[in-house]
Amino acid sequence: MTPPPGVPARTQVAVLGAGPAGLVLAALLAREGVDCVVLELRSRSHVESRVRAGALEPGTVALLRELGVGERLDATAMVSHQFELRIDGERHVLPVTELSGQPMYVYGQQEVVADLVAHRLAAGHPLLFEAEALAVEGIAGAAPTVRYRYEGVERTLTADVVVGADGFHGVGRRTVAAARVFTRDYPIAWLGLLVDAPPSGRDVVYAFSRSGLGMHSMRSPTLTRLYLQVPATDTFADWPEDRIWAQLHTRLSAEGWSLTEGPVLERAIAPLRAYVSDTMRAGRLFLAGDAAHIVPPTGAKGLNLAVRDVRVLAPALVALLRGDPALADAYTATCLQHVWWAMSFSCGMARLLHASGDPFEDSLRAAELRGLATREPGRRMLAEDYCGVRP
Ligand code: RFL
Ligand code: PHB
Repeated sequence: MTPPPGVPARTQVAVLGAGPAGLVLAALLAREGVDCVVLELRSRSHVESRVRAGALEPGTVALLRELGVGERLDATAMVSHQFELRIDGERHVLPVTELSGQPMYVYGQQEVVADLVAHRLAAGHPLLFEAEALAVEGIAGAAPTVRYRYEGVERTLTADVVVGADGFHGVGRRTVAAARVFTRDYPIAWLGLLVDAPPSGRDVVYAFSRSGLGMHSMRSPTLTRLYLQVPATDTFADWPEDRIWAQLHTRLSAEGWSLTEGPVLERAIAPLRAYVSDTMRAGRLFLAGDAAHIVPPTGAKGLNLAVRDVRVLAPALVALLRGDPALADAYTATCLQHVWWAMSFSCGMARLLHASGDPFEDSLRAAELRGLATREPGRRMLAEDYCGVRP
């Protein structure tokens, strides 16, 4: 079937997914004059309103500025010079800018996506919403094809290269047969809330308590983001609003700090998961972002890792399209280095910050956290890993 108007039947790079990985890649490639078509399963309004990540590394922010999509971010993002580790109510401030040389930024993932979408559409580059990639075929040859459904009709897009930036549940991951996958399932989920209330302070707070992790973050001067560790088997029925607030108050309680309540605008339960595919490429199909790896959210690394992948992938694809395969051949190995670094930080934080319910284990966690938060090497390491600034 012919493609929809404005969308070619053939392109250099077919990108599956308009999340941070797919959109940043498309912007990097557009800058190099490489044509791509981005296919996104969901509607524009859905991807621009889906509440997910919030903490952006300075390297991610620098790249967004470089791509010309930093204007709204610079006007509205909250610059985060420190975060707080709360251990059984004891407050430890980690001055990340002082210790690592750079601040973190708090700016919603959906805002990053909205900025990149607006930029791409304004340039007239093809991006189809509600276009579901069904299969990627012919990846062993020089002209792989994507079969996709748009407006109820099945269509075909032929490309030189296909990139699966379609997240953990997309077709990219299913099509690349990993030699080996590394997984860890946690018995834990995060109950995330978006609350119509001013943040209760200017810092992101990770609170370890014997009742479980409580977290405080923000999205704007009037929107608070909160998280609670809950059992992976829990549903919303287990968490009526009064129980949510009671647990947030208990877990985040500390002298000189009080939690401001407000109407809950959005809630979601997300299971904690760790996953790495040691294969990020099969022939002419490459994976980037959550399609290739998932880190527990305790390190605030998932979106930032997706951006690191496409920073490596864009020049590799440009070279490959010009006939030089060396960078593309090194893609998986190059990415796995930053993936395992981020995994190590995120899993380490996940192990320490979530309560297990076993009093001995949890006392060990509190002691270890205290050791990290109070001694210079631990403080510096936490700050540098959080910001993604590695010496
Ligand atoms: P995405 O964002 O999932 O985008 C994939 C896109 O592909 C589309 N898609 C398809 N399109 C076409 N055809 C198909 N067949 C398709 N199947 C799927 C989807 O609709 C979607 O639009 O993956 P990407 O681009 O790799 O980005 C990864 C990030 O989304 C993710 O890692 C972060 O949200 C993780 N994360 C955080 N990362 C950070 O860096 N900092 C944070 O503060 C942070 N906080 C979080 C988080 C993740 C969380 N959850 C949801 C577990 C907090 C939470 C609660
Ligand atoms: C968020 O603001 O949503 C956020 C911040 C830090 C994390 C995870 C999520 O580790």
